[in-house]
Amino acid sequence: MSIGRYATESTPSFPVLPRPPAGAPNVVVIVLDDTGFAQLGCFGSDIVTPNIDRLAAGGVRYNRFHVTSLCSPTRASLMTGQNHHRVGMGFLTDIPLGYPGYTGRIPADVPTLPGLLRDSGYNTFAIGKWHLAPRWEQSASGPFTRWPLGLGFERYYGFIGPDSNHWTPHLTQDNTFVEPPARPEDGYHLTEDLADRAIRMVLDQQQATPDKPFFLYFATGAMHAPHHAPRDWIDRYRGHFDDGWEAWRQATFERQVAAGIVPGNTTLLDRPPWVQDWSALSADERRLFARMMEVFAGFLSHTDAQIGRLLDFLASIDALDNTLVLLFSDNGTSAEGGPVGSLNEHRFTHDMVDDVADTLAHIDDLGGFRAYNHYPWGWAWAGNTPLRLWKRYSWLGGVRTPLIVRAPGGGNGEIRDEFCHVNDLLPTICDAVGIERPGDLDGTPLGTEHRMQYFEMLGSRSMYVDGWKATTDHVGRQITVEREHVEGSKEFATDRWELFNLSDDFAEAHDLSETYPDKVRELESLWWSEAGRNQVLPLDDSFVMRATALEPRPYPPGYRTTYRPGGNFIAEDFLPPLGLGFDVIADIDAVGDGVLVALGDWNNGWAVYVLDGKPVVAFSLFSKLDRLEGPALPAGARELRMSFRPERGKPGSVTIAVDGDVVAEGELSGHLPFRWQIGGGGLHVGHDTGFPVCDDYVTPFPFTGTLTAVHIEVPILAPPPAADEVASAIHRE
Ligand SMILES: [Ca+2]
Ligand SMILES: [Ca+2]
Repeated sequence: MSIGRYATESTPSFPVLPRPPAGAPNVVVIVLDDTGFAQLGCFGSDIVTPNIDRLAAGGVRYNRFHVTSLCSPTRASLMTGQNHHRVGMGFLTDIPLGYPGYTGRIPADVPTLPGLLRDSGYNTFAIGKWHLAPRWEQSASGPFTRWPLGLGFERYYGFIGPDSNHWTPHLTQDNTFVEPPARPEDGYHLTEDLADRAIRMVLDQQQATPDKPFFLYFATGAMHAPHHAPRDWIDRYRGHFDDGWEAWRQATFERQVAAGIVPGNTTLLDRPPWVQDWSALSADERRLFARMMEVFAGFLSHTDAQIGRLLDFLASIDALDNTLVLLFSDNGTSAEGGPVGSLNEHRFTHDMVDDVADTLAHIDDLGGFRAYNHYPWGWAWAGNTPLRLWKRYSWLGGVRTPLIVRAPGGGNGEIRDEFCHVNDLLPTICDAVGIERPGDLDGTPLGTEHRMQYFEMLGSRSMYVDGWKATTDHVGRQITVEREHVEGSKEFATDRWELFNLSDDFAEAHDLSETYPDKVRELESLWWSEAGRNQVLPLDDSFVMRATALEPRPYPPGYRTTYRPGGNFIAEDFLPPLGLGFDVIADIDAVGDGVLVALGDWNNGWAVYVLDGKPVVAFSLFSKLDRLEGPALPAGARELRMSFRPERGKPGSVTIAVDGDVVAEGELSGHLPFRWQIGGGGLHVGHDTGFPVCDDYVTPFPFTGTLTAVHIEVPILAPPPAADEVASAIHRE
């Protein structure tokens, strides 16, 4: 370049933009949530997944692919090619702890898959579930460095948290919370929306730059709870699972062997005692549990159809044959419905077990708007056929999931049996694209030998080396019903390592620890060494202990917080603590009807509103409604106060006061949750969104009077009275 006085005397120069190697393929990574080894058609299931099966038929299936046994950790390993504890994701990002392996933050200096591809000249798009931004970084205040755009994606559309109501998601576009484009009663479903957005992003990008490759990360909320699907998808499976989980598992196993997904010498273990004998269940239980599986199957087929739309679109623009497509599940099946399944997954997260009669009364709601449902753990056991246990464990049922790889140009549907791990995918993609791999990875590209891998989740541990796998029988202390029923060691001090030769024992069926005690000691010792090297320590198998190490909230709330209408929702974690009592005070200038303040919905939520001129407080606690109504507000009312106070031995009382006078009093029938919405709800001021807290109103039900502000006061945070106030109070006495 040279610059003279005039352009005629100057020579321009242009920036050199990064450009991937010639012929570099597009990359599409599809991550399903909580989908077991045996649930896809191409892995032996009879659940109908024609589109995923088609991908497999034109690609390669891996039957010894491994992940971590939980959501955030697997995703962190995918994004970095490193072991999850090494990148701070030993556990869920929602529970960041004060130990390096558990910060819930991928360190800023670790190269990420989207960052590497973007810097190599790719467009990078993320769609769907994120779950990699730690608890105190999930609000409108950011920081956004661990949101998708912060980790290397150029565009994002999805939900930041761990799961989502598929009918009324709390969505994020890039770094902004947005409302869904349609309402559930008008046919909205999240997975359909995600496919629409993915297609649109790729279409727009390819039309602008047909020669520029893209990376699409497509992470569905499916098949995580809540299991939500349009009714016609569910009803296709009516009666399909009436023979129960043992029969389904046996038939699936036979299909797996016939298809070569599982070696013919695999031992199918007997039903463990903690999974109920289907034939011993009551007729009502069988009817309910079969329906719950019909819902799940319909949800999976519906998900498959959306993936099919995405793949068909890629084929329609002639992109599929120059695209590397990977599809896998982030962990094995989920037992988070407990032994009898759940109408409302929020109960599980609060260590509650559902009542079958109560759920049966709502059987027609399963899969629909009024449920946040999950199947019983018998179906989780069967969904991992022929493997043991499920999500949260380092047994193969937690850590071995389906992987399908369709390389550019396609494949012939073969099944590969090499041991591989999610940390292998980043180097595999780097090689396929033709860019340099970052140093210091834990994974090795598919097709090269992955000799050694440790596993750890909530104290459940395993060590794999050269075909041997040693696994502890540890059962953690997170979920009471599981701890009571699942056999195994309940203390680290008594953990026993079992030993398996996976080369001829596909399903960890034959414990060889007594035959080869030296091998057990070798693998156990290696596990501790790997644990030290990978920041796995300290071990912790409880949620309660984790609470003591939980990173403190950076901006703790005060006694009184003020919220005003006109903004987006306030993320739940950023509200004052409500469980030990709180007041909501609404300042109104003119009386009208509508929502003053609302959080959550009929699955779990509360709202203060005015209906036909009367003040109402509604608490929907784990789907059970408590409602308190006062007399019509006088025209000049200026302050409406709702007070909740827990009481010894009882859930608590609620009062409504107007301009200082109590006008209604009542009792709650249940305790408040410590988290209102797993999917990350928020407080709305002056209106509500999504589903309502109860049927008194239809959202948004905006307040038609004049609401100037809402205050939340938390008595336990009240400042101590100033000394002179105390003195004057004494003088008045
Ligand atoms: Ca998961
Ligand atoms: Ca709502």
